[in-house]
Amino acid sequence: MNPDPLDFLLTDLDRVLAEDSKGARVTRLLADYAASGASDWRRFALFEANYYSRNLIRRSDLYELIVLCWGPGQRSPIHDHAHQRCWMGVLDGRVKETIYRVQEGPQASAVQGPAREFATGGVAYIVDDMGWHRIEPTGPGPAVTLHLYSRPIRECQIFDESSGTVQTKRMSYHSIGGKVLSGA
Ligand code: 2CO
Ligand code: FE2
Repeated sequence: MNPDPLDFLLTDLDRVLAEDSKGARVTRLLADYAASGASDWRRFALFEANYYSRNLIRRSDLYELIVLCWGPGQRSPIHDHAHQRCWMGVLDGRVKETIYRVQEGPQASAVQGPAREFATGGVAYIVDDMGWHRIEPTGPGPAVTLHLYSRPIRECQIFDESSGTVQTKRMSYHSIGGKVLSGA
């Protein structure tokens, strides 16, 4: 049996990230995969009822590759990326990324910056120096996105709008390798 497109992507990512190359090569790999019409990501695209879901494809010391599923209205909090590089390729639907400047400390604040929409095949990139962000689906239906973090992120900071405070959030997975975790 021929390898699936996702297997090729993983092989390329293993190589490119081990070379610690410039991010442009990673962006191109994700863009090529997202725009290819490949469908082998679908077995990882497992939605949750009340919150966007995080579904792990692969985690190594260097990176983690995750499929995120966004039902209508399931937007992320405003958050950072724990000093790691974050790529997001759109596999299905449309999402909006809004950048925020967050001031931490006892008087925390979040000032809204520019927003961009990404359609299927589009790739976004962010590191903490560029700001924090919020992702939300904007199409009539759900969206599915492919995220690469290098290195993996165990927790991030979120800006809680109701309390106006910054909090640490432990990152969890809804599924690993296409299998929903018990209790998830
Ligand atoms: N960083 C968020 C997460 O991993 C998703 S928003 O795009 O980076 O849950
Ligand atoms: Fe993010």
